[in-house]
Amino acid sequence: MASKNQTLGEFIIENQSSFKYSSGELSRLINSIRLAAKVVNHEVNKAGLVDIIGAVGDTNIQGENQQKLDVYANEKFIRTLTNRNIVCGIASEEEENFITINSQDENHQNKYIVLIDPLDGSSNIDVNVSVGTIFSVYRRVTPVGTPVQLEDFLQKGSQQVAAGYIVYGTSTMLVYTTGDGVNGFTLNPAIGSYYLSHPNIKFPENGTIYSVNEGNYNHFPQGIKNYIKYCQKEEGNRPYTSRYIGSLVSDFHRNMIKGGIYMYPKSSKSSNGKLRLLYECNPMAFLAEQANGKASNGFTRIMDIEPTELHQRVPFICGSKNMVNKAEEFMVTAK
Ligand code: AHM
Ligand code: MG
Repeated sequence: MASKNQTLGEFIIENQSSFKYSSGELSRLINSIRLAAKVVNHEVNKAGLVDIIGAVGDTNIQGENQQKLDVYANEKFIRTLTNRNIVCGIASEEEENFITINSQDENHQNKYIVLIDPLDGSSNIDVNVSVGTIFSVYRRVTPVGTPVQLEDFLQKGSQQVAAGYIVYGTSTMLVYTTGDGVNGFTLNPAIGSYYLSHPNIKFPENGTIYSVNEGNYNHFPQGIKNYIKYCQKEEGNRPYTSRYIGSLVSDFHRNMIKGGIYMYPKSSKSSNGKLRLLYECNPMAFLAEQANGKASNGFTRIMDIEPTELHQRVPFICGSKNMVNKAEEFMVTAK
C-alpha cells in the first residue's frame, strides 16, 4: 500500500511485482531516471549562478535555439540510461535520429525503449521559471537481442508501459505512472531523496483554469476561438481563470492538481501545432488518463494516433475530462 512519506526507492520496490511484465528492468529504468533527474535538478537550480545559461549558438533539429541546459540534460539522461545498460534504444527531442544501444554483453536482452524531452520549456530557463523533463517508455516490438528499429519508437501512445515528468519548480517533483494511477514524489534536496507527497493524483472532473497562448488567437481554428470565448463568458462558474506558464510540464501539473485545460491547437502558422506526439503529448496523455483526465487533438484520442515520424507534431488539448469534452464539442460544431 502506498503511504505518504514513503521514499521513491521504497515505492518502486514495493510496487515492482504489480508491473505487468515484472522483471525488475522497469524498476531499474525508473530508478535511473530518478538519478539523472537529481543531477539535472542540481544544474537547473544553479543556472542563475554560473555561466551555463544562454544559447550555445547551436540549433536543434526543429530549428529552435538550443540552450546549454538542454544539451546538459540531454547528455545526462542519455548517459545514465546507456551506462547502466537498461534500455535498448532512446529517442530525444534533441537528437535527430534515435540512438541504438548495444549492450556490452552479447545476448543483450533489454526490451524497453525510452523517448524523452530532456528539458521542456527551455525558453523559460533564462528567467527563472519552472522547466521540466518528460519521458515515455515502451516495450520494443522487434526481437530482443537485435538492434532497435524505427518501428519500436513509432508505437501508439496506448502501448506505453510507463510515462512521467520531472518538474523543476519551487520544489522538484517526479510524477509518473506505470498504468496503475499517477503518483508524485517531491525531492528533499537536503537528503537527496524523493518522498511520496502526492499519492494517486486525480484531475478534478471540472476545472476553472484554461491555459493557452492567446497571442496566437487570430490564427486558431474557429472551434478553439469559440471555446475560448465560452471560457471567458460571464455565466455559471465562468469566466474561467487564464493561466499560461509556457512550460507544458508546469501548466499540466497545476491543472491536474487544481482542475483545468491546456491547449496547443494547430494554427494558420503551424498546421499541426507545436508539441511533439511521441515525447510530449503521448506521455502527458497517458498521465492524464491515468489521473481521470483526457487528452485529444480536438477530434481523436491522442493515444490512438498512429505515429508516422519521430518528431511529429500534433494539436494537443488535455486536462479535466468535462473541459476537454466541451472543447471537443466546439471543435466538432465548428468543423
Ligand atoms: P520546447 O520543447 O521547445 O521547450 O517547446 C515546448 C513548450 C511547452 O513546454 C510549452 O507549453 C510551449 O512550448 C510554449 O510554446 P509557446 O511559447 O509557443 O506558447
Ligand atoms: Mg519540449
